[in-house]
Amino acid sequence: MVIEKEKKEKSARKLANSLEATIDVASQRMIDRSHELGIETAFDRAVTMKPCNIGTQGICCKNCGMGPCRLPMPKGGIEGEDTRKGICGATPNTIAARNFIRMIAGGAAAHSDHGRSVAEVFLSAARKETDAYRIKDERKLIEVAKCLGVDTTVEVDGVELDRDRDEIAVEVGEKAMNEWGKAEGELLYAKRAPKPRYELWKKQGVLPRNIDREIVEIMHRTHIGVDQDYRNLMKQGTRAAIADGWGGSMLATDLQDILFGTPYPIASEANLGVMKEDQVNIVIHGHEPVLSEMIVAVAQTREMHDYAVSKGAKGIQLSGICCTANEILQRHGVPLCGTFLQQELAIITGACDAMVVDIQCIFQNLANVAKCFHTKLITTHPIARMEQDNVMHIEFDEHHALEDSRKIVKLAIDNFENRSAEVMIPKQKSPIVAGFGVESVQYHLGGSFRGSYYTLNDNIINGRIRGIGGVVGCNNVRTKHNDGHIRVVKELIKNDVIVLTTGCNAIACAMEGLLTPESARVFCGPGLAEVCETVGIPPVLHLGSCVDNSRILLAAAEVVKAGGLGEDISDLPAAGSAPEWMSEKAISIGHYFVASGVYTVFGVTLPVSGAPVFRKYLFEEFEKLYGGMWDLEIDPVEHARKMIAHIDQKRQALGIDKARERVMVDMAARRELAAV
Ligand code: XCC
Ligand code: SF4
Repeated sequence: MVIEKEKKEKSARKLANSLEATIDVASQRMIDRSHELGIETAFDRAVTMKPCNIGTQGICCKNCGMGPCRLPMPKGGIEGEDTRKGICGATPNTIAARNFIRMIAGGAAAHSDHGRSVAEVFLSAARKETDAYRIKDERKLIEVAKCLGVDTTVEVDGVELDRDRDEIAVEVGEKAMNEWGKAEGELLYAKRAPKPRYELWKKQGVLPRNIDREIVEIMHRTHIGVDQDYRNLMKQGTRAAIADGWGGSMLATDLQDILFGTPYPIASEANLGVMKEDQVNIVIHGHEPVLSEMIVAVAQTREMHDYAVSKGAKGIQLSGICCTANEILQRHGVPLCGTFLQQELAIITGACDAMVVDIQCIFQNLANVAKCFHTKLITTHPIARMEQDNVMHIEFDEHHALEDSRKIVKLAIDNFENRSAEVMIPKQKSPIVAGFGVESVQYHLGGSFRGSYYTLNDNIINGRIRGIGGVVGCNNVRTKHNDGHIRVVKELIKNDVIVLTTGCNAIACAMEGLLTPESARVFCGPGLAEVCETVGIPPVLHLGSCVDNSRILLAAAEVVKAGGLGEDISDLPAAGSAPEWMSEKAISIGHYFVASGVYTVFGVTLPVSGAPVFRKYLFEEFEKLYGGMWDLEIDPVEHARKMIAHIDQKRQALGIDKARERVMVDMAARRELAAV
């Protein structure tokens, strides 16, 4: 009976249609294979499990035991006074705003706690407590020291000398650690924003005091019976988001660069096709380069190579998923295996000998999928474990980092001979150039001798580049995998908007071939194509992982500094976007973009529709307060067009719209002119 019932359930279970689930052929193949093998993935669960209609609207409150209180919008909308209330009287605005800033708290906590652990490793490296890590980028150390108010020179007998590098490093580590919990003062990095922005934050009362405090205060304010004014709640949400973008995330990026090297443009490949049938495949997934850096170092040793050969493999193939992938790509050229939604699919190739995970964006279902194959699933972080008993936990500690990594790599090699199921690696992969940053954009588009963003600004002013789009964020299984990402980005570059990308959008663009200089000729408008071809860059610049969105903020600050495009980030012809967002981190990122003065459009959904007044506050009134505001647009082309319209509006305000009209003569128009 039980078996009968199970059988019935199985045959009744709806499965994802691979062609509707993703635009990526490699992923379609793997989804089909999962069905042949009877393995369930997130794509299938999305078909059977509908999202909660009330949660989607943002108006379900479970902040106390008298609830959950649910205040859905009445079918016919609301005419007249909105009388909906929770048991305590909380209005839809209060509930939606509380939920929204709790998402900011979750996202900011994830970025910033990651940043803190980087700072801890940094400090132990500076104090020479570990020999696995050392300072790699001294130039950046000095730059960061200055931002943190650490002396970089000393006076000896009236002569100013360079201060000892080790001493500087220790003080930088200590000062950085302090940013999470200092008792007084304000976030030191806030001053890295353009001066008018800093002054605006001060005036609005949203300068962060320290990183942790702003997150804790969100939890306090959203407890039952505390802050019950959506405007005041959002004020705290804003303060925490700034503490993330200009604090925890920016410190994570900076300290990672100092420890592991500032990225520079580097060639590699992307998509499941980077895995190799005759090699040991180790897939690293998560967000922390602290571990993956060591795995890269160990896997590249002669010793490990020989060991793999002794076990019948031709070598070791490392690849990455999610932002760990972006971290080791931008510094070592390790290929990208796939985006967030391809994590289960990498195992379904049957060729994944070990998947090593750290923190964030890791599906618990990986354990169930791994069980169907020989794959060893290894958790490594004390705060991120899984309950399933086929999961191994090898806790990684910076004090014996190399030993831990050796253990993990050996385990993968030993597992190579256990492959049983037929291996099926899709062929698809694309060449890419990644590893851009504030420094390399300056180098390529400014000229190193000028040391500024002069050429970039010049090209924006003369209209060859219409504006800048920051397109970032996750995949969301509620929409076609990578479709939104690619259509938004293609529409932008077609209209001469240069794209800065991070996270899973970067991986999606990589898979689609948009991260190559050659793609400029195919996909860009004439102005952007000309610039890309002249300086040899892709029209879509890969700036790194989720925390590296801070690089976009700093690039924007550099553009302001270079002059000619206004006084503040909100003056720039620029817009932000997350076409397929899903994580709380994306909400925090979106909000620090908005708070920094950027018009930011999200795709798929936004949990605010059940509270129209609050929604209007975010979408419209925020612009008056911060010069940046939220928007939601599900249609990718319309999404991009809204960004372009905003960019054009900013061009007009700057008085540079005329310049652009001159270069807007396209090929068809030129031919027409010639014909006359
Ligand atoms: Fe995660 Fe950073 Fe989102 Fe991708 S993009 S799904 S957060 S890996 Ni940052
Ligand atoms: Fe309901 Fe108020 Fe409790 Fe929320 S805090 S669950 S709205 S009673």
